[in-house]
Amino acid sequence: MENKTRYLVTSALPYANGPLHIGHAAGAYLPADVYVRYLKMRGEEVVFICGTDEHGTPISVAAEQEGVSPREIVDRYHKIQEDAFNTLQISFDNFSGTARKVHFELSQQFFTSALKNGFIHEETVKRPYSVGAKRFLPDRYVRGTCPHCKSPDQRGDQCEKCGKQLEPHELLDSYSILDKQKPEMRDTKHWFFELSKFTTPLKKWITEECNHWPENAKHFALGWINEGLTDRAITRDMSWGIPVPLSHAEGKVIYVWFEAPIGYVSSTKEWAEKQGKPDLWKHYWKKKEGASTRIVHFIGKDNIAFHTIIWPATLLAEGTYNLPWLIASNEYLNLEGQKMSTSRNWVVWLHDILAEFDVDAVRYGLIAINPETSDCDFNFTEFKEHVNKELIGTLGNFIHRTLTFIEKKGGTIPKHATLDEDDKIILTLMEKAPDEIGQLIFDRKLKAAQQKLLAVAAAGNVYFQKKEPWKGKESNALYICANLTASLSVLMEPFLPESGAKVRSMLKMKDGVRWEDAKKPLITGGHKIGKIEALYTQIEDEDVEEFKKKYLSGKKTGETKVTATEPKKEETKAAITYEEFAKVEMKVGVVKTVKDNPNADKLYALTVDVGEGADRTLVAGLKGHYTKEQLIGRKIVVVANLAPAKLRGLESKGMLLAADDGQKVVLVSPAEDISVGAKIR
Ligand code: B3M
Ligand code: ZN
Repeated sequence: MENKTRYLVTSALPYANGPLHIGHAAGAYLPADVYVRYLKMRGEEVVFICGTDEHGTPISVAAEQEGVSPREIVDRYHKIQEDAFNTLQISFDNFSGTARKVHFELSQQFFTSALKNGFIHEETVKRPYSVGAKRFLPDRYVRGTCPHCKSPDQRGDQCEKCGKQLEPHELLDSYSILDKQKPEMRDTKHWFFELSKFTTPLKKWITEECNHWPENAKHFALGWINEGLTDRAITRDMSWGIPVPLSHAEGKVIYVWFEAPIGYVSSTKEWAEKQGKPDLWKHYWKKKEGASTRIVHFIGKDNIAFHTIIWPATLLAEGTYNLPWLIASNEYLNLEGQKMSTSRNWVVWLHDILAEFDVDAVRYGLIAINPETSDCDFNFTEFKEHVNKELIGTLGNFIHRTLTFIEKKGGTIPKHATLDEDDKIILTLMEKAPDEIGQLIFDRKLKAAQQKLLAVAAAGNVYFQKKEPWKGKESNALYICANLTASLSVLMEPFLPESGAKVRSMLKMKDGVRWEDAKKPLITGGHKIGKIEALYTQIEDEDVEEFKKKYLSGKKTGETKVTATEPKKEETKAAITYEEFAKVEMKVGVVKTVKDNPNADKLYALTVDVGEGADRTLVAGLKGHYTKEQLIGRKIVVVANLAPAKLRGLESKGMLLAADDGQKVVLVSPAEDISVGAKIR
């Protein structure tokens, strides 16, 4: 028993500073839920853990913008998020919050242990201080240009363009979000986590034990390690947060990203308490008691750095914990071809879509476009098609026609006669489908897994049509179709829990079915079925139009206050002299080759001839805007004397110019042909 593999599955703890949207659902919650439901049906021992992330500047900035306390923000959104997860039928075993006592105590213990074990030191450093507000400005209180990729107006915790983790003092041209003034650099004491000490163990662990991780997680982690891990401040000058457990650390709290992942453990502790077995959490987390546990973290790609490097290092520094087994990182979901934006109200809130459409339609539509290996797009026309043609037209149709036909014939499943070839083909399909679908779910290929489920229903439709049970010879056909329906109701469960349960209830099947049960006929001749009801509602064009009008008009819905940061205004830059401008050397170049940057899916690595004899490598965020073929041979404008910079592990020697209106990116090229190396003046 002790050696049986257990699973501790987590979904990223959402910041309790706003409602959840479909991008959140598709990234870290639905995929985890499908995975967990499947494992549980297979009889595995699984605990599914989540909770709200209730500290850090995302919370305090939202509170300040609304003029309310952080506690009020956290309580409000904890409830809104929990309700949305319940409606979407995300089957968490525990949904906690990081402002609870159990989490304070555990986080402080982690800090103390890491300090005692020699992985934390104290240092006086210069940090941005607002003279006007008389306070230090951590993380998101400061904005400015990213020191790595030079993207303007980035937040002081992470660059949205290149994904690098930042600290506010590293930003160039920084300003305070409180009064738009440039902060002063003042001395303050902080505690540093000695991440550099984990370079070798992390590299060894990732290269030797994490080959089953998704590409984006592995590449990002190794890319960062190869660039060099440096010690990082894990305390902040703030009042909202977990106090640093040292007598001479007044006014300092633990950095949110140090304590938030510990929330996975404290939520498990809370769960164990609720079970009346307070030590049970150790069987999942502790090296000694939980050696056979696989810890699986489902996250969006913006959280990769913290889960692949900082969190494992934290666990190693504490010393008594298991490392994660899998970082299941997803990509982003766009909305109708554009990035979702809460400030522009270009976003589909979960509570809105769930108020208008069936929960299983929403689950089906989101799994059908699950952003597994690249960014995906949610589009209402496609959503309607997925639901109407596949969910209703194929799966719903097979189940409905089978059940209504049986009902018409008196509601009893007939006994079958000798089975023919067609019958046996369906039985073989039933026999194989659970393993095939199961393996796809286990490998987190959810789109393919759901497609396979559909393919089984489609085969049922073909069989039903061929057998023409309405012509009288129905006994085998109805027996086979009823059993295929029963199997489908089991296989539907991870994806479509509500309608799967409805089908089982219509079929009057017993509770507690297991995944394996779907392999063999579950219903015998003579069994009587229950009352038939509709499973899904067709989506009409008008429903989509109405939804868009009501929720996507660019106006706020009024139902829920959205506390995202205000849309950033394009700031006019200060005037420069001609001498300053003349320092920039720009030349015409021609693109010779284009390759993907393995560490970043938006970036291409280009070799460009700028007339210097040797080609240069430029890294540019053109993917999604140009194909490789469109770029090769193209004349472009290159800033030739820009200091080389590393972008996601690749050195870029210079920069190409492009126009960007927030939606499109278009290359700047000479209007007529001109020789390579020509100067731009
Ligand atoms: N709250 C980031 C986010 O919501 C953060 C995840 C924490 S997981 C430990 O995107
Ligand atoms: Zn950047």
